[in-house]
Amino acid sequence: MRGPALASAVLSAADALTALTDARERTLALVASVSDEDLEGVHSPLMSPLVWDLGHIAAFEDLWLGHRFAGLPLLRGELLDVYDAFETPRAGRGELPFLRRAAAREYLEEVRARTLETIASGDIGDGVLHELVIRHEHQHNETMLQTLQLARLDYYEPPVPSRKRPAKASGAATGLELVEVPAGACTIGAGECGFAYDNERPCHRTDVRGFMMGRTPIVNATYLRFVEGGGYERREWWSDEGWSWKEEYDITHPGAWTADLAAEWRLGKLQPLDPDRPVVHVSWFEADAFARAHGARLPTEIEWEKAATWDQETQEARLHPWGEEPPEPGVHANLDLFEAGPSPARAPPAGASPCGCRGMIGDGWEWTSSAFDGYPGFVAYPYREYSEVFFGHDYKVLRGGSWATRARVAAPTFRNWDLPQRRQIFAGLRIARDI
Ligand code: AVJ
Ligand code: FE
Repeated sequence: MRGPALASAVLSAADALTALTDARERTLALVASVSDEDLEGVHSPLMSPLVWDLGHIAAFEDLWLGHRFAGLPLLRGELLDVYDAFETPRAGRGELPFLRRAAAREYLEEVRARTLETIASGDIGDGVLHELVIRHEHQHNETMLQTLQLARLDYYEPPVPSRKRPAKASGAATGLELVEVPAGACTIGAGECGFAYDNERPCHRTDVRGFMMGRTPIVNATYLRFVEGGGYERREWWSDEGWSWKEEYDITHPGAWTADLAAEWRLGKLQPLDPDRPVVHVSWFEADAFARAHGARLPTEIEWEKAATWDQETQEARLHPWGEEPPEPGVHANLDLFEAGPSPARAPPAGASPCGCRGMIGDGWEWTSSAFDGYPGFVAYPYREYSEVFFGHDYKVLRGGSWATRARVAAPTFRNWDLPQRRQIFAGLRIARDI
C-alpha cells in the first residue's frame, strides 16, 4: 500500500535500517532487567502487560512492512486479533492469549528478519510505512515507561547510560510567568513534505486572537502550593465532571506523589521529585482546575502550536526554533533522558520558541483545552484506527513531549490525546490567559 504521493522519499533504505535497529535496541533494553513475572503481569488496569507491547510491536511491523509493503503473507495471522489495539482495549489485555516472553522475542526477531531482507533488496518505497513502523515502536516505548512507572519495580534500573545531561537554564521559573503571543493568522499542522501523522494534516491557516502564554510549564513547587492552598477542596475551581471524578477516586495530589509529600520528596526510581521540574501525572481535570485557580485557562491546541512555532517577524511557522533538524536531546529539548527522569523546566534556551516560550518540546506533555478531532479536510491514513476512531469522543489533546519521548517522534505539530481523567502520561500543563 502506497500513500498519497509525497514529493520525495522521507528516508533512505540505509536510514531506515539504522533507525529500525536503534528502535529495537531501546525496546529490548527497556525490558532487559524486568522479571518474567513483571513482564507478563498486569500492573494497572490502564496498561497492557509489558509483554503485550512486545508482541504488538512485532504484529504492527509484520502487518505494515511484511504484509502491506512487501506483499508477503502475515507471519502469524492468527495473532492479528490478539494484538489489535482497537479490538482489544487495554483493560482486558491481561486475559488475552498473548505470547509470553520467549515467544514474543522470537516473533519480534522473525518479523524483523523479513523486514531486513526487503530493505536489503533496496526497495523501501517512499519510506512512509517504514517511518510509521519506527515511530510506532518509539511511541510504545513511552507507553512501556508509563507502565514501568506505575509498576514501581524496586529493582528496575533505567537501562540507558547517561550520555546526555538534561539541559538547564539559569533563573527560577514557577510556570506562572507569561509571554505575549500577538494576534494574527498563523499556519497550523504539517506541510505536504516529509512524514506526518494523518491528524496533523492538512496544514491550514487560522486566525488567532492575541493571548498570554506560560513561558515554561508549571513546576512541582508551584503545583504543591496549589495543593496546600486547598486546590483539591475549592469546588469553584473545578468543572462538574472534574469534581465528580476527584470525589469518586479521592484524588488529593498528582499521581505518583505520595500523600505526605512534604516528608517524602521521592516518587520512585524513574521520577525523583524536584521542585523546579515540571509537574507530571496530572489529569486534564486537575490541569483545568489549577489554571482556573490562577485566573487562567488551558491554551487551545492552536494557541499552543502558534506559541511553539510562529515567527512574528517572518510570518512563518518554524518547524523548530533551531532549524529543520529534529531536536537533539539535552541540547534543544529535554527528551529521551530517562536516566535523568523528568527534566528541569525552563530549559533549554536553545530550544526557546520565537515568542520566547521554553521547554515546549520535551519537559512534559502539556494538556490543552481542545478536544481531539480532525482538521478541516482530514483524510485518514494509513488506517482509520490511528486517529479517526478517537475523534468526536471525550479525548483531549496533549502537545509537546516528555523525558520518555524519543526525539524522532517529537514535533510541534504532533498531537497526542487521552481521556481527561488519565494520569499515567508524563503530562502537566502550561497556562494561558486572554489579553
Ligand atoms: C498517540 C500515544 C495516543 O498509544 O494510543 C500506538 C500511539 N497508536 N499504537 C496510543 C499509538 C498506535 C497512540 N497515542
Ligand atoms: Fe500500537
